[in-house]
Amino acid sequence: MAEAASKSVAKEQPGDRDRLAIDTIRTLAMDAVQKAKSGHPGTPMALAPAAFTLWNKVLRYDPADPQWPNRDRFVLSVGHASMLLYALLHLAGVKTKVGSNEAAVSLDDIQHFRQIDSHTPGHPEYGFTAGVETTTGPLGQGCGNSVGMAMAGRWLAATYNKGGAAIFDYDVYTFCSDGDLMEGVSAEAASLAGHLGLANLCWLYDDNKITIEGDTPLAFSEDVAKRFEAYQWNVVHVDDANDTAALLHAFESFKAETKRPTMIVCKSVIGYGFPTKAGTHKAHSDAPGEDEIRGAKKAYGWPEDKSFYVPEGVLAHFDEGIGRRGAALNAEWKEHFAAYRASHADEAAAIDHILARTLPAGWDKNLPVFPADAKGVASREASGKVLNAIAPHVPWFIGGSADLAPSTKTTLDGCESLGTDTPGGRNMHFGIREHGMGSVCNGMALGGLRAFGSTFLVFSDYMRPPIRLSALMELHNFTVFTHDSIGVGEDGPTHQPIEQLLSLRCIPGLLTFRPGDANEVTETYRFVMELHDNPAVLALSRQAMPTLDRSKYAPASGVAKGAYILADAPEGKTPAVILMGTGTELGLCVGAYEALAAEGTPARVVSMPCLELFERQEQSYRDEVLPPAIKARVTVEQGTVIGWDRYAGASGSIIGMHSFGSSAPLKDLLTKFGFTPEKVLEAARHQIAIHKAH
Ligand SMILES: Cc1ncc(C[n+]2csc(CCOP(=O)(O)OP(=O)(O)O)c2C)c(N)n1
Ligand SMILES: [Mg+2]
Repeated sequence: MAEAASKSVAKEQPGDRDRLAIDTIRTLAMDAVQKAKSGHPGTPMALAPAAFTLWNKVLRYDPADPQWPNRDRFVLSVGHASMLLYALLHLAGVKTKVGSNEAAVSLDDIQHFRQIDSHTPGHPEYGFTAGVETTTGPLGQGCGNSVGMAMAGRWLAATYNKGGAAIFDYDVYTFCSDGDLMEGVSAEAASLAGHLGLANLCWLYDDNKITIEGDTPLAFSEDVAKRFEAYQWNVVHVDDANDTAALLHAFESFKAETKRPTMIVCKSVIGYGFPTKAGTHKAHSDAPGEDEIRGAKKAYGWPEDKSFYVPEGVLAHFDEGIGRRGAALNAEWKEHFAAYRASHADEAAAIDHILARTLPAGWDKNLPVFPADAKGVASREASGKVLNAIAPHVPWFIGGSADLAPSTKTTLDGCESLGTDTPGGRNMHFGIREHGMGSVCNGMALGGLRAFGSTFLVFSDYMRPPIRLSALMELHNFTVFTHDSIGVGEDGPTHQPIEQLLSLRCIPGLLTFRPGDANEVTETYRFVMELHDNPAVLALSRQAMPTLDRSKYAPASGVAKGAYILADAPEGKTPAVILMGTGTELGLCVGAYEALAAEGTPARVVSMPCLELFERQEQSYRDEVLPPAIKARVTVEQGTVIGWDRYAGASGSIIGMHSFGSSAPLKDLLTKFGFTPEKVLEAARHQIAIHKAH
């Protein structure tokens, strides 16, 4: 392998200054990993020529303004190679983002790679390091995000490029690895990208034939190029990752392609330059050791004693490349945009909102108010009405489903489908690709759009990784999950979610809403739409639930606090029991409350559409809603019982699911699993009795 590496050294083509810059990236990466005693040196070393070529010769990016809206996006899907990105960000001089917590990467940060408070965490984190376009590390996600970014770019271009002004024409570049391409999510996203003909998308595949356990033939033997050709991608080959002329040529091929996304299959040697580890899985991670480091530096013709060495002229070289090009393009764009603002004030105002993740005034003026109705509507039906009341007022509000729109009620009426020839459509068809949908929606949110996906709640498991990342990245997208319980009925246990609600509630920062009637659906959207750094999910019913009489019960605006007192004991009386419910079970609580009231027993109903939001309220509010002194409590939710003891207390009654559901008509399921007015009333009486006895 050492021989192969040195052969490649001889073959290397870049000129002296390019070579110096490339080797600076390599040595910074290996020195940082060595000092941190952990990390991944091999891939940054191998991909340094590709990264340098892209950044310094191709990328339209202004390091002085990492917020420039029309910048080309660079996604390091192979997130463990984070030192490649940090070295680039440092050498290109990417500045701290104005008005955010995203700091520039200093040489000191690189020397404190993976250490507390440095801006160089183990894997790139969006919102923390300036120039990091998305959080990567879970392999495949960056690929999916990049498809969403490219779709957002095309959507923005189709919608806002007017009168010959190219306000948006950015490209999206992604570096991905064997692992990225083994993951299903990248296949889902690539298939969609090929179908949509995303010519503004370019993936560079680091074909090093190495993963952690060894050589890829252990588990991966397909012809990736052929697979991407079948996905209708333009596939280009670079046989030597050190051949910067070939790399440049490949990027030019991407630029010239107008109909298809481009995949550059680039053969590389992991840990290029290491005397013994190059080309082996030993170069993937961990501190390489002094001997390997010295050996590699020797192979590069680098001073062996120097660490974190940035030779004179390297920063200037980046400045003369990406720096100058980016500054000129950004200045030109700003001029264009000023003229555009003068001639297209409304569009420019919309773009301002998109960039700031804000909403136009009056966006909620037509939100529906649903009249009281004992039979009521399914919350998915109400949701469809609310989505369609929002859509006309927020033109960049776009969404779709993984082939379930007729069931999830997410079609935006009168809007075009987003397709190959209609990139500005607002109804997206993700195909049956839930994982891809989640990842793509994250990319679209990163592109500024208010994008939502939808499917059945039980399939949230198929898209949990991107939902988790949307929370970690503090994005402003949401997902509409319908068929949210055993209420699915005859489709049976495969389609009946049990543990999904709890599992979504466990994701830090994510808000999980399960509205209890149609007006709670409206109020949920009123709240969710205003969020700009917080993703949400909605769990909606397939079956109808009563629309509560709000002249009798508290207004649904209580949703904004996560939980609220819907119905209470008469003035001056202490509730003998608190009944808590969500979604379709709220009506059961109200039924029990009314039965108790008719007998003269004072009770309280607390609607709990979003537990996480309730937890964010002041203790005083939480105690007001759920007074600690009242121990007689009943909770009702058609999901796992786990977690509800937090609200029911040690002695409360928890009505929920203890097992999978089963295939039967809804009525029979409700009886079998105990979600009936009688059972709730029985539990309430039991609670009153046992707590009286104490
Ligand atoms: C979803 C996911 N599964 C597993 C891992 C752990 N992991 C990190 S890198 C890697 C594979 C490394 O192979 P490759 O992607 O080809 O990267 P290279 O070693 O070539 O840099 C794995 C399994 C991960 N980061 N993400
Ligand atoms: Mg690999």
